[in-house]
Amino acid sequence: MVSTPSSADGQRLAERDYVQGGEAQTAVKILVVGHFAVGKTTFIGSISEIEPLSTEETMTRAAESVDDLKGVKGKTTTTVAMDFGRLTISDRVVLYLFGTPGQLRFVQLWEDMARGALGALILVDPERLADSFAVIDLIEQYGLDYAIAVNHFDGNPQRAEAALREALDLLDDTPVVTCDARDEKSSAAALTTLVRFLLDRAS
Ligand SMILES: Nc1nc2c(ncn2[C@@H]2O[C@H](COP(=O)(O)OP(=O)(O)OP(=O)(O)O)[C@@H](O)[C@H]2O)c(=O)[nH]1
Ligand SMILES: [Mg+2]
Repeated sequence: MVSTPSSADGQRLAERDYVQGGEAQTAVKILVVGHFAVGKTTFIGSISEIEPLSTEETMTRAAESVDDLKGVKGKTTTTVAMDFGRLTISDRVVLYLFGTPGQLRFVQLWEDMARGALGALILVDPERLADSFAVIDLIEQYGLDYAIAVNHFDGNPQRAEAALREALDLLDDTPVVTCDARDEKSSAAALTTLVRFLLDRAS
């Protein structure tokens, strides 16, 4: 299911090199994706070292019949274009985080956003696993390597990783990590897992 490792990945990394303050840095574009209301905007907001760009719009009653708010508490806005944030993870590597809108009616934006990305972090709500199938399919179609970050919402039971892997039909080497999108350290750990995986595949 996961795309075949591309021999061009190392070169793609090198092509992102740029110089800042006399130090060579590598800029890496990462997609943060997931179904509606899984926590993408929260994730980028918790971790970005710059004021994140977000494109939130208030949800109106007109959207009630379209956006599935079942199991989603206290959500009043939704992303209509993208989230954007930046995270420096070492002297050499800066991540540029692009969060997609969650609703599939905006999916044409995803393809453009996927262009030039090295990989994707797919946020998953274990209580709404079926909503992640289409997301995973799309990321695979774009040929992006990915890791799964299980966003644990308060009060929900923890799911065994093996059951989750089976339900999502993941390959054995696809990383799965649990996170709390509101927590900076936890979000950073999820991204680090993805970046390690991408670097392993590129080497
Ligand atoms: N308890 C808990 N709530 C969370 C967590 N992550 C996000 N939320 C809440 O869940 C709701 C949805 O979060 P968003 O970050 O807007 O989700 P999104 O995926 O960006 O949503 P769309 O862009 O509309 O698809 C918000 O009310 C968040 O405060 C989490 O880890 N735990
Ligand atoms: Mg959002």
